[in-house]
This record gives sequence, C-alpha cells and structure tokens, in this order.
Amino acid sequence: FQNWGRFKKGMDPESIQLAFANHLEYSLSKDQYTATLRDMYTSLALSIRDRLVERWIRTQEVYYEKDVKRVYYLSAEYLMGRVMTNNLINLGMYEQTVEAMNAVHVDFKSILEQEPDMGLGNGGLGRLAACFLDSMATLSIPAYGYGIRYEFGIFDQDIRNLEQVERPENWLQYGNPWEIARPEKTQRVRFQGRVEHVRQPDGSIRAEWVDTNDVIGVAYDTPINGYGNETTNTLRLWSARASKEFDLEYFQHGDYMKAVEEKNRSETISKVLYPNDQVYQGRELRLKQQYFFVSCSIQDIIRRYLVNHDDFDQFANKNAIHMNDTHPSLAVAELMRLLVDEYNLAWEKAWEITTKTCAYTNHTLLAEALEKWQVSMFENLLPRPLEIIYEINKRFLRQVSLRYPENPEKMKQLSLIGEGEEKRVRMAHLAIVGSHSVNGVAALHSRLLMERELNHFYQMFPERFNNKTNGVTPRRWLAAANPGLARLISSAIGEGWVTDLFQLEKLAKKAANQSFIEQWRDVKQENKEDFAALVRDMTGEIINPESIFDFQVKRIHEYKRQTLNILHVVYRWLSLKRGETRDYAPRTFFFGGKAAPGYYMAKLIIKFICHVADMINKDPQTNDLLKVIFLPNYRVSLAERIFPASDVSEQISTAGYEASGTSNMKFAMNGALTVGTADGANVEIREAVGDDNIFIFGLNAEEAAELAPRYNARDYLGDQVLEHVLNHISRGFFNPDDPALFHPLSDMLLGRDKYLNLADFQAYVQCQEHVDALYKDQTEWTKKCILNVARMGFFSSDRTILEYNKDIWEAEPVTVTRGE
Ligand code: DL6
Repeated sequence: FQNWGRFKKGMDPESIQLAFANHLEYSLSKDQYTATLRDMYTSLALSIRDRLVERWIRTQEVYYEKDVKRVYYLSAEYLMGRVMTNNLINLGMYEQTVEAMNAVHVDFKSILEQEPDMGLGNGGLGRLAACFLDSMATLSIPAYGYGIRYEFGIFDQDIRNLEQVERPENWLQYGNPWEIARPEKTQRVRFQGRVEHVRQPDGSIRAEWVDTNDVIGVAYDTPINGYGNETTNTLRLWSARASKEFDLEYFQHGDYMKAVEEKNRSETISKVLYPNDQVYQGRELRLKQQYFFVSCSIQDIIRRYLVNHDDFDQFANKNAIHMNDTHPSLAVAELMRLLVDEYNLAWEKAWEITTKTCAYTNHTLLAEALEKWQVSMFENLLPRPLEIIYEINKRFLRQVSLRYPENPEKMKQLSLIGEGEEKRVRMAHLAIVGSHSVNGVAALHSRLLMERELNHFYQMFPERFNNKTNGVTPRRWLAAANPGLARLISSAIGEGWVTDLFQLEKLAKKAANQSFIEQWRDVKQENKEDFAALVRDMTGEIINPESIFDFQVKRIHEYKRQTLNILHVVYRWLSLKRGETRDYAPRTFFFGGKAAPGYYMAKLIIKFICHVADMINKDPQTNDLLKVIFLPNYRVSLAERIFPASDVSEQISTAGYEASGTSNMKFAMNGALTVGTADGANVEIREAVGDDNIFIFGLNAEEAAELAPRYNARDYLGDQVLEHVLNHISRGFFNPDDPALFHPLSDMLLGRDKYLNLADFQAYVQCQEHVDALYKDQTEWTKKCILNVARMGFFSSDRTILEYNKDIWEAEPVTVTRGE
C-alpha cells in the first residue's frame, strides 16, 4: 500500500520512475523492447495525471463543502497547445521528471515532442481562454471552462508549391491521456420539433418543446492545475452522441446504413472546429454546435447548483457565467428557458437571475465577425429558444421606447432582431441585453466599442461597460517556453515573478549592469541558435543566427497587414540590390500563420510571401543581409520556440482594427522590441515600456478612421521605390510563369484598400531603419529589451483575471489543502 502511494503521489525522481514503469507495463502492456516513444509519452502523461487527480478530487470536494461561488467560462475555443510541460511546472515537478527520465535513459525532449497540440481554437480568442484557465487555477478561483471536444481541431498547414495546403489534424488518433471521459455525465439537448403552449390547472400557460430530435452531450474532463498551489479546476468539453443508436424502424426493414445515418448526423456536431477567424458564416452546423455546448453547460451548471440548493434564490450569488465572445451568447436564452420552462420560475425572476449571472466579452471591431443568425434557421432548429429571444426583445424594446419616446429609430438600432432582406438574430445584442457586464479587451478597443460600434447600448446601459485588458500566462510563455531567460531572471530577482509578474520591475535596475546585459544576450543568442536549427529541420533553410530575428506570426488577415510587412521586405531587397545598403543590419523576416481555407485574399498573401521568399533567399547578392522564411503550421508549440528567439515583434494592424493582440505581450515578455501601430494593446505596451523602448509608427485609430473614406492609395506613390515595388508585383516579377497571379493583391493595394497599407508605408520604412540603427549598438538594444521585460507585469493574465473577478464575477478564492 505504501508503494501504491508512491506510484500515485510521489514527486521525487524515483517515484516518478516507478509510476512511469508501472503505466508502461500495466496501462499499456509494453516492455523495454516494445515500448515506442509515444508509449513513453503516454505513460509519463498518465503518471502526471495521477498526481493531478488527487488534488482534483479534493478541490471539487472543497467547492461543494464550502458551497463556493463558481465561475463558468463558456468558450467555443480553447487553444491549449501541449500540456505536459505546463502541468509539470505548475506541479513543481519539472526538474524531478527530467532527472527520472535521464535515469532510465529516456530522452525527455523527444517525449515532449510526442504530444500533439490540443488545437481547439483559431487564434487569440482561444489562446486567451487557455491562459485564463491557468490564471484562474493559480489564483485559486473556483472555475470551470466549458466548450466543445472537437474531434478535429484547427487544421495542419503544409506549404506545398509555395502555397497553403490544409490537412486535418487528428489529435485524438492515439487517445488523449489527459482527459477523463464521463459517460455517466450526459446532458440531453433538444433540436427542431415544435412548441405547444399548454394551459395549466392554475390558469397559467406553459411552453412545451415537443417532438424534438435530441442529441446527447457526453462530458470529457481535463484537470487544470494552478501553479504552486493545490487547486485543480476542470475544463469540461462536450462530445456529441446520438440519442438513438439505431433507428429501429429502418433496421427492422434491413436498411442498416439508413439506420445509422441519424446517429452519424448527430455526432457530426462535435466533429470539427470551424477554421474561420473573425468571419461570420451562417452555417447550420455552427449554430447547432453553439446551442449544443451552451445547453449542455447550462444544464450542468444548474445540476451542480441544485446539489446544495433547493431553490434559485442563491443562483446569481453562487454562479457567474462568462460568455467568451458571442459564440456562447445563447446562454442567455437557454438559462431563461430552463428557469421558466423546466423550473417554473416567473419570467421577471428568471430574468433578474440571468442578467445578474451572465457577463459578456467582445473580442472584435470587425463588422464581418459579428454573428447574426437567420431567424429562419432558428425557427427550424431552435423554435423554443427563438420564442424566448422574441420575448426578451419585446420587453427590452418596451424599455427602449420608454427611454427614447421621441426616437423610434432607437428601437431599430437596438433590437435583437435585425430587419434586413432577411430577419436575423443579432447575437451581440442578445449578449449585451442579457448581461450585467460588457467588456472589451484593451483600453482602446473598449473605448471604440463605447464610442462607435456599441455606442447605442453604451448610452442605454453605461454602467455595464468596462475594459479588461488582455494578459498572457507567464508560466507557459516565460517560465516554460524560455527556461534560459527564466533562470537568469530568477537568479537576479528571485522566483516571485512567476505568480506576481509586477516583480519583474526589479530587473530595471539591472538594465545598466554590463555583466547582466551580456548574460542576457547570451541567453537570447542561444535561443536563436536553437531556433535556427529548428528552421533548418523544418524548411531546409540555413539562416544566420547573428541576424535580427524579426517575426510576424498570427492568423493571416488583411487587417493585420502581413502585406505591409512583405512590401517593406521587397522594398529593402530592391534597395540592397541597387547597392543602397542604408546601413541595414542583417535581418531574417519570419512569417507564420494560417489562412482560413475559404479566405481567398489571405491565401494569396501567403502565396505571395512564399514566392518573394523563394526569390530573395536564392539571391547570392543579398543573402548575407536578408532572408525571408514562411514558417509552416504556426501553432502553440511552435510559438513557444519563436518568442524566446525573437528580436523584433511585428504588430502592424491598421489602427482601430486589432481588438488587443496577445502575441505582442508574449514577444515583449521574452525580450523582443515591438514595431507596431497605435492599435489594440500596443497602446498600453507603449505606456508601460515608454516611448524610447518601442517603435510605434503610422496613423492612430482616429486618423485612420478619418482618412478611410477619402483614401486614395495613389496619393502615396510619390516614393519611386514604392512604385517600383508595386510594379514588380503587378508585372509578375515574382512569378514569371503566371504573371497575373498577384494582380488581385496589387489591385487591392492600389484600389479601395480598407486597411490603408500605403498610407502607413513611409512611416513603417523609417521605423524599420531606426531598428537597424539601434541593433548596431548591442548594449543599447539589450538595455531596451531588459526594460521591456521589466515592465511587462501588467500583461500577466493573472492581473486580467483579478480584474474580472473583482469587477464582474466576485468569486471568493478558495485555498485547497490536501488531507493526508
Ligand atoms: O481577445 C483575444 C483576441 C484579441 O487579442 C485579438 O485582437 C482579437 O482579434 C481576437 N478576436 C477574435 C474574434 N473572434 N472571432 N470570431 O478572435 O481576440
């Protein structure tokens, strides 16, 4: 029994070895001759999970015992990446595990490489949710993430023939050792059917949603452990299962395939993540996904609440439901439906509970990302939730007309139903009306929401609006990703920064210390050399680790302006070829990011970057000074290699379009200097690090908005070199075999370019020249890098979560201690 305890709990190297060997033999039935690296990864993951389970069970017990207020984070996306290193660091057993693996002659790094990325998200929004889970657990907040267990997450991107090719990524192919299936924890979700309004004996009318086609949600739980504490929260993802295994009718008539058709249809719901980023597509399956996970989650929340309560009086005091963008905004209607239809609460009481419980975060200023579902789709798929939405709207519009009796336009502007060619449910309106808090994700973004996009609502409910500037977890993005720098920082200021990032400020006084500067540079250089080796393995390209490593890695989107970056690269190349070196420092420009498979222009941008790279990298005349690399398959695990190796972070969206950005924070936290516009959280990064330690250029949000309607790209062609660059594109210089290939790109840049690329071009070029000049003075450069890191305290997701909790959720942190 003593040994059993050691297998399951011991954190010392020997216990880890025992556990590892035990799982290899008894869970996987493998021995030293048959075990593959993947088996070893699985055995180690199971050994770590065992150590989480005890904490996990205890945490959940404490939550029940203390009847705590719980925070429920509803998100259609979680971009978790790999979890092994993070779990080990949070458990405080990383070093011991390395030692244990060394002792049995297993290469720990190769084991880590076996883990597939858990890529259940598109980009920033999904990764933010993952950082938040880490912070909530670390801050001992009783929290749950709810989402969808997509069988296929974000696709894998190959670059073939200089263009993006998508490949499905089957992350569950070899099983997932971190999750625990809960086939007993299911929820039934209704679709279609019709609503009957039945008079009750007491005279009231009750809605009954009948003749529905039901789908079952099965829970899969992943433990989320905090750093340096015992708290282990839950990420619960729902997988869809048919409510009927076979349609017996067909089966009995011998049509076996037809009999399973319905089963397949239901189970498609959780099959795949929509790979769109910032685009709204009114697809029925997507609406089904949203309602599916929202309904499962809200039913589960109520079930858990009723374990300790027999009425709903305390519901809003015991639960906070947070909607990550509008994807889960049906939570408002579903909570109302359950309270009114299933638990017989009066509408007013149910509404008070709902609005007190729900809160909503907006993550975008792009009109094309705002979800507006066709009413016709709702009528067919979700007839009862639609009735509820109509009722919410009716009562809300009454309020609006009382508030603005002279202004009937207001009703149209604010209504939950948009009356265009086709009636649509405006999901953001539903989320705002049903919430007590609405926030943006950076100061500028929140201000623009209040002044522009959501101004009508801001006037109606000013008290609901607030800002919560994003943050990122320093555990993953510094402690785990950049062990060299983390060690150096800890040796200088201690380890407190891992949970209190403001302590990094103590580094500021080290910025003048020559020996510290040199150590800092050594760490960066080592990271760059490692990265150069990775690039060689991935792409075959040999790059110079002494060159400036300049990165733009994020989803490919016109507003993010990878175009501006590549235009500058071409400009630089042509200048070099003309012999005008302008003191350029050697630089390697890296691009990385996926394009939504249906987004034509984004795919063309990738193609263009790859064609330019192909030509420039083959040019012996400029090779020492300039290289361009498109990094295939940008994802969390690759990002972890990128940030530590970065010198320059490109954050160059048109001002007023990037809600916040979070890679800007990860780069700066790893000592890169930002070249950026005054957009999103760049504005706050500038405030934090100081004007001298960042390269901000170009139009600000007001100037960009003012220019946009009268923008004429040709006004900016005064610069002959720029004209030359554009001619190269339009004349097919980069693809002589098909000279018209990039016409759409040059036409866009010279035509009605919403994102004003050429307007910012000159300022961008100048800014890049300042970068070259500064890089020549390595001491000055490194000082600025150190100061950037020193001032990143504000950008920890711990700070963000503390603000959410203080202003919106008001959940009491709970210390979990383990009983022996
Ligand atoms: O808030 C997280 C992240 C921001 O950092 C990005 O600036 C923003 O573009 C992104 N928003 C979305 C919106 N999604 N949809 N659909 O991904 O959120």
